[in-house]
Amino acid sequence: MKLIVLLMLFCNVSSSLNAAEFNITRFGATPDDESDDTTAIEDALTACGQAGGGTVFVPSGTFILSRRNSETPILEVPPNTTFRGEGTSSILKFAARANESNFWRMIGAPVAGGTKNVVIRDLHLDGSNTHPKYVKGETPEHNAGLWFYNKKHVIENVTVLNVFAENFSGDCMAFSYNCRGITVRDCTLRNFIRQGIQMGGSPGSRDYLVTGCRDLEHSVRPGGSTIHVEHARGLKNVIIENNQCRKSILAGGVDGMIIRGNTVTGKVVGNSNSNLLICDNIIRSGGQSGAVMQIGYTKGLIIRGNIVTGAESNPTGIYVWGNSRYNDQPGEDVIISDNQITATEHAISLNGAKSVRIIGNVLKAARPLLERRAEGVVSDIPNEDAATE
Ligand SMILES: [Ca+2]
Repeated sequence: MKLIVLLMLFCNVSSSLNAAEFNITRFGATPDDESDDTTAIEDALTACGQAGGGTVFVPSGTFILSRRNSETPILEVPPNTTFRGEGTSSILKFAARANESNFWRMIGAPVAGGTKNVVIRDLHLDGSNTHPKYVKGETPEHNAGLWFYNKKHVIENVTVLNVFAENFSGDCMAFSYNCRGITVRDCTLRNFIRQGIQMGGSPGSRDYLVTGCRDLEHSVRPGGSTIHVEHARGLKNVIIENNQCRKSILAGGVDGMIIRGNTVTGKVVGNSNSNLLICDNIIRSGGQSGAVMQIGYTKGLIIRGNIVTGAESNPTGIYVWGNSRYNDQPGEDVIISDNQITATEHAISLNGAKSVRIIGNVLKAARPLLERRAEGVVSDIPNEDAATE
C-alpha cells in the first residue's frame, strides 16, 4: 500500500511536467495469472483522475476483471484520460463466471459526474462469453465491453480507437444516455450475442461517428446487428461511414444521419429518422426475409449510389414506407437516385410515401417499381414497368 501511495505521489509530481502515465502493473495488476486485477486497475484510474488526467497504460498480457455489486461500469474512466494498451496483446478479460450473471459492463464513465476528453485505444476486451446464442432468461444480455451511459451527467468527447472487443453476451460497445461527441474508429468486433456497436441517446445526445470498424467471422450466433441505433430519444447527427458489417445496420430515431460507404452483408433498416442520407453503400442480402433496405416513417430521405443485391429470400430491394395506424408520418421528401438494385420481385417498393423522386437507377427485377398509397411520385421508370396496387 505504501508503495502505491508513493507511486501516486510520483505520478502527481511528474504530471506537472508532462501527462502522467499510470501503468496498471505498478498498482498491483499482474498479467497472465488467475489473480483478479479489478482493484489494481481501478486504483490506476482513480490515481489518474486525482492527477487531473493522464494515461492509464495496460501492458501486454491478460488481466482479469470481475463485476462488483452494482450495475455500473466496472472501470470508470475519469476526465482527460487516455486508457491504452499495446494493441491486441493487451487483454482485459472477464472472469469466467460472467457467464452466470448479468450487468457486467467492463469500461464506462464515472457514475458520479460523468466524463469528458477520454481516449480508449489499442486494447483487446474479452467478455469470456461461452453462450452460443441468445436464450431468454439464460444468456446475460447486459454484459458489455464499453458501456457509456449516465442518467444524470454528461459524457462528452470520447474516442475509441483500434479496440478489439469480442465474446460479449450483450453488446461489444454501447453508448446511450447523455453521450455527446462519440467517435468509434478502426475497431474490430467478434462474437456479440446482442449488438456489435449499440448507440442510443437522450435529449441533448449528439454527434456520433462510427468509421473504419468491422466484425470478424462469428463462432456464436449474433442476435443483432453489427451497428445498431435504438432508443435514440432525440439523438442528433450520427455518421456511420466506411464500415464492414457481416450483420446488418439498423438505425432509427435520429435527426440528421449519414450511412455512407459501408459494406454490409445483411440489411439496412431504419424507422422514424429525419434528414437521412444513405449513399455509396454495398449491401448484399444475408439471406434474411423482407427488403434488403427498408426505411420507414422518414421525412427527408436520400438513397443514392448504393449497390443493393437481394437473395431469393428478399423479394424487394429498397422499400420506403410509412403512414400506418401507429405513426402517421409517410416516407416523405424522398430521392432515390443512381442506385443499382437487383431483386427477385420489386426493385423499389413504396407503401405510404409522399413526394418521391426516382431517377437514374439501374434496376434488375421482375418489376422495377411498385407503388402503394403513394402520392407525388416523379419517376423516370417507364409507365409499363411500374405497378400500382
Ligand atoms: Ca492478474
